[in-house]
Amino acid sequence: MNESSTGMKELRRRAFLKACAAAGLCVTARPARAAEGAAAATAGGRRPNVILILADDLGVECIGAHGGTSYRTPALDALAAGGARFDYAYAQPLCTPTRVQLMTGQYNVRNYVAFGVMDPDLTTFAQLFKAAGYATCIAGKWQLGKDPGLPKRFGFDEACLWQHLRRPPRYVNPGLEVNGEEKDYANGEYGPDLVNDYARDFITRHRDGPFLLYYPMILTHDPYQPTPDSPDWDPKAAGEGVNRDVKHFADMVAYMDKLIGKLVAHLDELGIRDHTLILFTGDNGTGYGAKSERNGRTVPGGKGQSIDSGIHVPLVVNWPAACPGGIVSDDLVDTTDFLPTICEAAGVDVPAGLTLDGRSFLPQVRGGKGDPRGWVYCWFSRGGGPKAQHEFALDRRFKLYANGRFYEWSADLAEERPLAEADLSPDAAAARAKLAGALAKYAAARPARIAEAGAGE
Ligand SMILES: [Ca+2]
Repeated sequence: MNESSTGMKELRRRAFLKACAAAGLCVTARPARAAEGAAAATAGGRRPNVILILADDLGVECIGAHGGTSYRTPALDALAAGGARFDYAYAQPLCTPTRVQLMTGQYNVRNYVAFGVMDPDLTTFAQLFKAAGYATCIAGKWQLGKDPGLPKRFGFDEACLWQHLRRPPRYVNPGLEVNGEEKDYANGEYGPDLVNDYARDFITRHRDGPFLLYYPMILTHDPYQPTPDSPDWDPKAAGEGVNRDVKHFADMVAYMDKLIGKLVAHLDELGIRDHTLILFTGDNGTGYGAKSERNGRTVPGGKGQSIDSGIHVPLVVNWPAACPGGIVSDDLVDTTDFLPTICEAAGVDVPAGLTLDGRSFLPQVRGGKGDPRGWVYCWFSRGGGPKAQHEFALDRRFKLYANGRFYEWSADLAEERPLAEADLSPDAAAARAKLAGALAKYAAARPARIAEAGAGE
């Protein structure tokens, strides 16, 4: 990122001016209407707690419930069995692009500035929940800008973060920022445990609800290092360069699942599980070097790429009070859909003037048909700028890039056999026309000020 660019300075200047506004920021949610919506959302008229879990670098192939056979994920498998799983969920190819998309409900074409940055003027789901009376917390990875006030600005009352003000080690003997205070650990602590401890403490303190916990987990991103459950765990290890081996990835997936299990058990102990909506997904495909089996196929970690293994992520949803369980959906979902989904579940009002690209998948979670999207769109550029590195639209079978490349991706996962426009079957031709329409919808959607603020690298 080029922080000295004129565009970025302008963003910061306006951010500073707007920071003087009330905590509700640009949100115009009306609590009275929110409460009515909540009454409609749950049978008991109780506003649900919401826990949104985002794993780091974890593709769909890693989860047992999704057909993965390489790792142990019993906690997530149980959540899926008692709730819903969506087999066609998509993220962006990298961290920050997905996080911005997830938090704002808008495609990157509209608002993505640069890697490690989020435009301080954006409206997030946390702001909406806070304005509707929810207690809000983020626990986990940040990577959205180094200004100390940003977590609060983006709507979080509390923040236990890795990679906010600095970039210390994340796993053994880590460094965190807890509500803005730098904390460094040297007694064999494990970063993911500390974040999970904080998250469970937040839940305990807000057991009477309602609360929103956004839990962007540190796991399972490289460096692939031993977990406390690994045979070669070394509590005296220091730094991200030691004991690195992709063989540890399996333990890291298992530990991630174990931490989710601890969270669920805690909700059970507090007696609030029925009224807590849990959503679990990944921010991009599995990291480099890991090889995983799913449905009899080997999937190399594809993070950063636009092919399926770079963007196809798990999606497990569980809400005992409202979801009948055992739901398996083939509907397309992408990360813009989470904001409208959790707002609908909680009866949180979305301001009429707020543009959203997503649509709620809550009806499917509740066992209904819903209004599934016909395509997933992606505008991706790591460094922002005016032009995408990858721009495409896909459905469950076909994928059209803005540069005209067209694939039957479901039969060509590595995208090695582009389809010639002159030879298309009627199905393929119809899909191509549909996907071209999706691309056209966003052809002029990138604002100049956002394009100019990023480095475009
Ligand atoms: Ca990631």
